[in-house]
Amino acid sequence: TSYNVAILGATGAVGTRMIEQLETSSIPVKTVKFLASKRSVGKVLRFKGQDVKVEEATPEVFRGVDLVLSSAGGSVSKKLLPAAVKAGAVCVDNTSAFRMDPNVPLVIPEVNRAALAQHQGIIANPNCSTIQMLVALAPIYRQYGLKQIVVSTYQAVSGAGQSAINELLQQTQQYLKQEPLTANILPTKNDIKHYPQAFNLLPQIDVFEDSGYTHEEWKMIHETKKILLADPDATQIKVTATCVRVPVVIGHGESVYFTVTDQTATTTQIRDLLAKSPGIVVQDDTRQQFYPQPLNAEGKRETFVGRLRPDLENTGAFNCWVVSDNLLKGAAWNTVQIAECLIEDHLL
Ligand code: A2P
Ligand code: 11C
Repeated sequence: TSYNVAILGATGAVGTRMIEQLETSSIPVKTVKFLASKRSVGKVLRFKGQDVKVEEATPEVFRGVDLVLSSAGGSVSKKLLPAAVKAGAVCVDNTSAFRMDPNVPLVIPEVNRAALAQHQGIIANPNCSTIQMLVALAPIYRQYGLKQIVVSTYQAVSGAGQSAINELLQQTQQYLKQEPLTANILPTKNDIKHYPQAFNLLPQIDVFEDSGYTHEEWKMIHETKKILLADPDATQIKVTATCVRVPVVIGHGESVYFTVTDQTATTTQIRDLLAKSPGIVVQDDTRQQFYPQPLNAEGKRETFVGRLRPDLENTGAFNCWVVSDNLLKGAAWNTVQIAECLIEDHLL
């Protein structure tokens, strides 16, 4: 069998990577449709050496489509994916639209692939910062138990889309020319004030909740619990997060502090466990100054872990540094990987 595949948001920072990841995936593709807003109609993109014209995303366009990979924003997914499901397609959605819906599996293949079996037409891809953290922590959770996670993120601007990448590049040139910096997008399109990101740090990703946390921080907390604690026997994990945008184009970094239930766990055991776990590359040799960096993670599907070390003042507690390409494992690759798993598991 081969499949009719539609990419919703095909012209965006994630959508263009979805095209590349689909091209190099094991998915047998019969036809592709590239969908975006009216603005992009007629634009030509390439798939496996062929020109493909971008079409407007409408509810009618999904007729005959078997698989939808979507990343055009939450409101577009909410509006269009129910029509796609009605037309018989299975949708893997990279937006936050359906993630917390109890009928929608929230999946990282290396962590909870089995949850795919429960799907009712839509599968959600977690937030990029949640994905890379849990690729790194899930093996530790299974082997030693996790009591608490304290994470601080260093997130690349590409998480906020192509327009945020363009804004950082323009501000960087303005700064070097000693011109005033123009800010219209970051920290987030969804809020009132905008601040320069070039040569700056913004401790706001997405909008603020009444709790004082941002919505990005909320996602890291609640998506982690949905993914790791689905098993009714699971014990609670305490999670807290601080999310910061840094002037990096691609690749989120995360400083992760975690405490384990099994107090006998050693740093060497945890490092060996991570080295043999799927989707992880350990880059951890401080004598050689070897540790994960966003520039080296760009274009890679794996999650890179280094700087693993014990908290010298508390037993059963550790620090590590986790980096991944937020547009690939954090978005386009995890989505295409889910689709590969659906086919392998006869769920498409
Ligand atoms: P377009 O390029 O036509 O605006 P990014 O995350 O890089 O900002 O990309 C967002 C993606 O979502 C783009 O492909 C964009 O298409 C698409 N998109 C935005 N709004 C809509 C909409 N109302 N309907 C369909 N696609 C949309
Ligand atoms: C960022 N993590 O870096 C966000 C982008 O819920 O899919 C991803 C938003 C989401 O800005």
